[in-house]
Amino acid sequence: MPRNAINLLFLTIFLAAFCKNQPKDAGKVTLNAEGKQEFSAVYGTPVLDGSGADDVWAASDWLPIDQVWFGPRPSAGDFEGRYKLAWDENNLYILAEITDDSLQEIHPEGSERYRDDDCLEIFIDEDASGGDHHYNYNAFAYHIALDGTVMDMSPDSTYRFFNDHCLTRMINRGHETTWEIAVRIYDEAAAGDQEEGVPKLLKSGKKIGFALAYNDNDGSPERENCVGNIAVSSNNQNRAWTDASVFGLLYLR
Ligand SMILES: [Ca+2]
Ligand SMILES: [Ca+2]
Ligand SMILES: [Ca+2]
Ligand SMILES: [Ca+2]
Repeated sequence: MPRNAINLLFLTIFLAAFCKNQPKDAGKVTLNAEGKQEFSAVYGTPVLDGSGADDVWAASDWLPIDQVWFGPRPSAGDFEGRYKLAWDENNLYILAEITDDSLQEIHPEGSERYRDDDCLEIFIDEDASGGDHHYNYNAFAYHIALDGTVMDMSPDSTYRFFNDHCLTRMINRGHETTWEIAVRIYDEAAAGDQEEGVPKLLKSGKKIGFALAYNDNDGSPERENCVGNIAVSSNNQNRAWTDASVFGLLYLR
């Protein structure tokens, strides 16, 4: 075999091995000076049909959901997730592609056990203030169930539906589900006024506290894992549901 052909063969083998070891979706997650993870969303409006076949999604990079917040690290067949972000004046858009080997939704709507069913959890802090959001609207932990219902805690420590804050359409193909979600961004005052509160009009350059996670249960009495999109450096990595300071920072481009 000519020497050039041998060199080409070795180069091909090396590149194949190198590319195989790269994460499937090496997302552009960067850290700012305070060590906070930063994301950006591209401008555009997808058709909310559960399919990622929109121009705006083609222009957006996949980001990983691979940080274990609760439970043991799941195998690839048990759970895998990735997502994209976009925005327009009315909504933040999330396209999430979730692999889950067993979909579970057994607890009744409105039950405090909502997080023990499979659900996508979207964390929003409109003014990126950080801080406690357990029993207030300083920030939200929207739990979106497989039927699209949305729940979080309210200031009187009961559970409240926020179905008008997040509209979800999804497509399920066996173990793979694509979630396409429009999230309205409410500030603290607007969220507290259930009759008159209106969501924010979004503008380029706005910063929002943001995180995303999937709670996976495959038939256990309680959820088995929670895997998020940001690294939480703490002994208790499962903190985002009460502490907005651990959220990442999302820029609307
Ligand atoms: Ca779509
Ligand atoms: Ca699973
Ligand atoms: Ca806030
Ligand atoms: Ca599951």
